[in-house]
Amino acid sequence: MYRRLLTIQDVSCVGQCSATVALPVISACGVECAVLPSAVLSNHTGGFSGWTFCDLTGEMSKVEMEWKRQGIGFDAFYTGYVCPTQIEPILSIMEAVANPGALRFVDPVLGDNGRLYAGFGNDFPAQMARLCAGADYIMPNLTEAAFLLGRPPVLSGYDQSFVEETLAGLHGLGARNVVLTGVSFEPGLLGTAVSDGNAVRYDFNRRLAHDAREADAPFKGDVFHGTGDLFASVFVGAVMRGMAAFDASALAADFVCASIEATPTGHWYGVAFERAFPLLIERMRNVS
Ligand code: PXL
Repeated sequence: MYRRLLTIQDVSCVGQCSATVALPVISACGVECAVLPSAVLSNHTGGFSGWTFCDLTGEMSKVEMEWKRQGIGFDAFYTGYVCPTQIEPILSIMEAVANPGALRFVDPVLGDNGRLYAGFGNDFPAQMARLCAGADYIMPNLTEAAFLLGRPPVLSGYDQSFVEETLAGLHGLGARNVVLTGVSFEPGLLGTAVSDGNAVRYDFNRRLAHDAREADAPFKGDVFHGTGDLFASVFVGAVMRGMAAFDASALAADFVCASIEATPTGHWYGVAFERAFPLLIERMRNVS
């Protein structure tokens, strides 16, 4: 079935994240991807020494009115990095230009590794929770899940019951399906927990680390910028193409791993997902 999706997230001109990932990835899944930029930045905020920031909240209601006037509608919405002032306009857009049965995917981009991203205040997670409330699918990492639930982030030393209690809390916000990323019960494995509110399924891949030779990179260890956006975009594209949620999540994780493995040493601000497209196209081949 032919489907058109609207993604609402920033354009970081340089940085291999957000809209510059979502557009090519969702297109490669065979789904039309329109974009409403939440902001334009010179580059993302993770590890660069500075950035410009143009907030596009003011455009949102104008764009909504124009689409309504022309009868333009969407089969799905996928939100990512948005500004605190945009929750209300985004809810309004998703109401105004939804085709019947339109799905809502929310990647509640708030932070990672136990911290909020630069520029987000402590009151933002509660606003983001409002977007999650009406979502068919949310794709938080462990840090974002904790912020959404108003709890201190726990990033290690947890067990399955902690993860499942976290998933239950996220369903409690109103999200129908939850894909929790960054789940790890043993050091060498990193994965996801996918819950539809009845059953939880886990999927793990080998944990990948940066090459130790990256002497010049501002971040070392296991920080890979943009991989949350990459994961979410593949997941959204695959589900919209008709793949079951657990399979879409497993494909998204495999694509992220392949992208990391294709990334040259010293390339620190994103991953070379462009080189992993053959895997995505191949796995999409069998989907109707
Ligand atoms: O990858 C998440 C993200 C998206 N957009 C912007 C960011 C970040 C993470 O740092 O800075 C602008």
